[in-house]
Amino acid sequence: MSHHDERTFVMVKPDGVQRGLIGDVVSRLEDKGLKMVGGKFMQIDEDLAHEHYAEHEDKPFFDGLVEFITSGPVFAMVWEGADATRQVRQMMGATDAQEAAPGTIRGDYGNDLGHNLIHGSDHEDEGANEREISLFFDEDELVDWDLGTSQWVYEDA
Ligand code: IDP
Repeated sequence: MSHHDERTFVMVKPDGVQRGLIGDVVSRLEDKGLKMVGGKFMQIDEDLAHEHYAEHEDKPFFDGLVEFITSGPVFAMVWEGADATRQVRQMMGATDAQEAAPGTIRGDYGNDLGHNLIHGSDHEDEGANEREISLFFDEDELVDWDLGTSQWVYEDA
């Protein structure tokens, strides 16, 4: 079972919340067979925004990015499953929603680079998933539970 328990951090950004897309994003991840183990509707403050986007501190778009991500509520989540980090990134699509393929979340609902609806941990950045999870969630906020349909999602469940 252990290789089915990779965890990743996912967040519906303020534009996605305003657009009423929380339910749709959750639905898509559920449909994929992933398991939600944490979820929090919250407002990101300045400090958390700086920590979360620390790698972009020197970029010209950093101030705008912090302003955007703190501009309204987000829905932060932790999802679990085989290869979860990379699978979610594939479902999100390219960073620039204008380039994101149809069928992806950004490709289907977005039309802008900054307002791209969703964040997911970078699978190419080793440990980014666990780092981001612990930035947004305490361990006791994550729920250990069995998803009944897992035996139908995974051949070797
Ligand atoms: P990602 O969200 O696909 O991992 P990153 O390169 O980590 O993309 O960038 C973080 C976020 O910063 C993006 O999701 C987007 O909202 C914003 N962003 C990235 N590049 C630009 C830019 O050139 N202009 C404005 N916003 C940007």
